[in-house]
Amino acid sequence: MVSEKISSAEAIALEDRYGAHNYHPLPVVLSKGQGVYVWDAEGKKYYDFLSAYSAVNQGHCHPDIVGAMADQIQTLTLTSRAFYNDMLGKYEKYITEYFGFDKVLPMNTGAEAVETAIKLCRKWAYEVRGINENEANIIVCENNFHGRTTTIISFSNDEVARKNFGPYTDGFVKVEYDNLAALEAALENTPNVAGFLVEPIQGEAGVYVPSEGYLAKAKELCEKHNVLFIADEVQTGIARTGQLLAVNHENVHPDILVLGKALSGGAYPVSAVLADDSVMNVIKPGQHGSTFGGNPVAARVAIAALEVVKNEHLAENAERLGQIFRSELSKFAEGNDFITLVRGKGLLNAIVVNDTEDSSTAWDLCVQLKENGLLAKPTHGNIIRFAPPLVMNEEQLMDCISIIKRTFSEFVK
Ligand code: IF1
Repeated sequence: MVSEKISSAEAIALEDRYGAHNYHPLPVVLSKGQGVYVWDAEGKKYYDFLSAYSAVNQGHCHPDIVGAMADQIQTLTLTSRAFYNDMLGKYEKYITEYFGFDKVLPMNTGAEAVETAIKLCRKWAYEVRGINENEANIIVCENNFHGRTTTIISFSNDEVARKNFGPYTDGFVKVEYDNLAALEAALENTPNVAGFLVEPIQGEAGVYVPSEGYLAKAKELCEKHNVLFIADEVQTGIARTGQLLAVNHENVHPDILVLGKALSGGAYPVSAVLADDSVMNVIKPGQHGSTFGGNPVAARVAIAALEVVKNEHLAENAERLGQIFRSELSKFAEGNDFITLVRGKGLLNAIVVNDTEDSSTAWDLCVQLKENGLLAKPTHGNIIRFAPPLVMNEEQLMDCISIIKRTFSEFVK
């Protein structure tokens, strides 16, 4: 059964019958990936311009990552943390020196890492800051996306993500994104603030890049109020925005750094929470963990994935190609009725489609892009996110830009 080839139609029918309907995928069934390309079940080739939401920054099936995984998976896959293993310590040293923190707490998914950061922040607030137990507040931003656990959707303002999943977790205060006055007011008027959790660029909200200086000033305000600055770089990290971390654009060193997705190059669920000893040492044995967190395969894969980022200069490439992408499409937008604007940083970009949020125009454009050999998907309503693997070269990018231009030029609503 598993090895036999099936058609796209059969694959879709199987998912519809046997799988929960928690997604509405673009009508394409992928069966192979290599670098910037993916192939569907009938063998049609596409450019991948979503990169599994920035988890495949190193390109599909990168040989170095696959090789490391293939070796480790035949050697030792999982020990649990009941025992030590000979990969975890090496990985912990590598990743903490790579990002400049004292310690790392290894987890698996981005949401788990965000939950870990919330628990760490609260524990620090009670045991180091001296806030009364169960009274800590964490400031978050309107239109945030940090994952889909019950606590995380408790502080979401996306009704689709939170309705009928209550009762919700307390202890979160929302402020407008990219609004320093609102953040300062919340820091001054909210009791017992322990942390500020923020995406350096709001990805799901539609690739909102904050004003120059927002992150640096926000960090200063947090320092002034002895509040932990928690950077969720699950989507913006690992070279996606043209720097190793999006906070590097403003030389901000977060108190807690949350990583995921491309930390493994998309080969395996690997996430991580990094912090210095003054914060991380509040966690004692038995107070937090996970069966797969820090497993030998995750450790090996993450080291290989991070080495690729450095060896192939992916941040520099993302910066250079991102400039070309935004410049080419902004010029094109001036003469096209369907594009309101182009925005982003590095190779995390979006086109705002000139139609209402509830229109199907962005979706219809993505279906047409698929027909023309490029895969992308709308985020909210009328915004299409464009995020190719960071290993793309200029020739491939120019080919993609011409596909996007042709699609928007030929599109008829
Ligand atoms: C889905 C969105 C993106 C994230 C940030 C934590 C997480 C994510 C900034 C949680 C995950 C993923 C989830 C995935 C689609 C994708 C997504 F559309 F959902 F919002 F990228 F924008 N912090 N984002 O972006 O990480 O637990 O998923 O490993 O839920 O469909 P995770």
